[in-house]
Amino acid sequence: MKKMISKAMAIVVAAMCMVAGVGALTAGATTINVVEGSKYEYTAYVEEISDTEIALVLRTTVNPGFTSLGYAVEFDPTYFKTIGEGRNIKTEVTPRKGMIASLGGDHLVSLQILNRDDITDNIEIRFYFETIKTPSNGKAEFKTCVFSYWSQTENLENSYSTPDYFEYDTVTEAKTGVEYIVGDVDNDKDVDQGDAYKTLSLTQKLTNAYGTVKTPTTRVNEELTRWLSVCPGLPCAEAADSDTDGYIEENDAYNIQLYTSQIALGQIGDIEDVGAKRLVSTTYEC
Ligand SMILES: [Ca+2]
Ligand SMILES: [Ca+2]
Repeated sequence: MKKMISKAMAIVVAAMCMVAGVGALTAGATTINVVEGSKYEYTAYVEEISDTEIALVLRTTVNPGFTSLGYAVEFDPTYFKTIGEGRNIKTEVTPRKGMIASLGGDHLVSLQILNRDDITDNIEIRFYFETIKTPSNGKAEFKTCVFSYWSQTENLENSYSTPDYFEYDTVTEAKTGVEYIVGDVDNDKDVDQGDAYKTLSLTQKLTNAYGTVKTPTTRVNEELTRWLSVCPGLPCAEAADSDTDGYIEENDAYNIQLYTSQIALGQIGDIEDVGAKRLVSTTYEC
């Protein structure tokens, strides 16, 4: 297995986390449950923001309550460069707050949350990276760990986790075209009030599932089958992203509502006029 870190850096991380070994190689989103003496769990996965930008997301899945939580992430500087980090707590979205202090070098970044009382919300931390080049074998490795964990509920002080590898498959699957109309979430070739309601319902379900008010279309597409049960007929996430900002959120539903209202009032008669936005038939490569 390819080692992504130098020996010197490995020593820094081991000292940081007070452990001797590393976790097993994992692929795709993985649940990590290795904080000493704690029930705390998180999952790690990559969101592709653009062709040259990704976010490594560390999302809490089980949170007994913590006053302090510190994540550290190692990355391979051959392939990635840090851009910044951000976190979402419940519906609060604060992406790209800026760089955080490096713990031990140019390819180790960290974030620590401190609070007077236990935080029990499931949180999402995003570490943003610019892709410098794609690994020749199509796989990139990150390593994550909780380097500090304090919990009043669990009566833990400065507990920690074993570093765990996270493997990101950079090879995308063969592309196929999906034709859709922006706003036509049920794919009946018409954009109407029903689509607005369905988009609003989908947005609420996405928020409940992922804990974000704005859910990236890339993420919804990754689990499209799951969301078809909530929004039957959905050809792809982009159909619900009526303001085409790359996220599904309430504004998309209001956008469709506005369009259908304007049609009803005779203010517009063209599917391509929705305020400043356009509802267009598009072929999506997924
Ligand atoms: Ca429709
Ligand atoms: Ca949107």
